[in-house]
Amino acid sequence: MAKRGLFITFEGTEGSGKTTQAELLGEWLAKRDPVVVREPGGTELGEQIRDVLLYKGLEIDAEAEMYLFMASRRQLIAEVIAPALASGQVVIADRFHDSTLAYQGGGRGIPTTWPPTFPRPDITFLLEGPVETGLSRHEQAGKSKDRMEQESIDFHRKVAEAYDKLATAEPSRFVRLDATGSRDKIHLEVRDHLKPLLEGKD
Ligand code: Z5A
Repeated sequence: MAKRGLFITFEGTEGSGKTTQAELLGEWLAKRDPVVVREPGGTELGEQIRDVLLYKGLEIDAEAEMYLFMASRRQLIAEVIAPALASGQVVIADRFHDSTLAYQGGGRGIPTTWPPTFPRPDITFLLEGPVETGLSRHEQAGKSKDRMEQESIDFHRKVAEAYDKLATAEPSRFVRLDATGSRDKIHLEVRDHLKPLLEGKD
């Protein structure tokens, strides 16, 4: 049977620095040819679902929203993540199912579970910090607000609380990182946590 690769995910509220850290990690691991994916998206179907989900002009029922995120994820697992892990590759995901548990579960109050066919990450880096910091970074970067980002500060706080509960419930998988630290400091912490996991993968 093919050796299983390593599945690494980044989670956190908006502007917490997930994309920055996923990219820095991808560069650090470049020799291993890692697969770097983002959610929602990463496949043709997923990118189309992403456009639907982030489009401001649509009223989407909260549970329908959850299934759209999960449909995008299932396609990404089938096309990209599962084959890469089965062939022993490192997969780095900028958001995964914990985002649904935090946003649709915690933020919107929809009952959520982890589907048995979705792989569990080996390690999940949770970037934590005041939600205001992330939102203001986003504004400073001059990005326009999509449908999700237009939500109230209370919504983003509920999401942060849900992430906190998820990390408390599964301390062996989650690594909490201070998102207010510098990009380089956070990246070095990520490396330190991964070194023992990567040793067995040479
Ligand atoms: N969503 C959901 O509801 N359910 C789901 O299942 C999934 C997602 C998967 C779109 O996601 C929305 O979908 C998102 C959650 C929801 N909505 N919200 N709100 P997205 O991934 O496209 O959007 P995002 O997660 O909010 O990404 P983002 O705004 O791009 O944030 P980020 O990836 O965490 O941060 P970043 O792009 O790396 O950094 C943001 C800025 O801060 C940028 O200018 C950086 O240069 C800067 N930055 C990064 N790190 C630092 C540090 N350490 N110090 C200072 N400045 C920094």
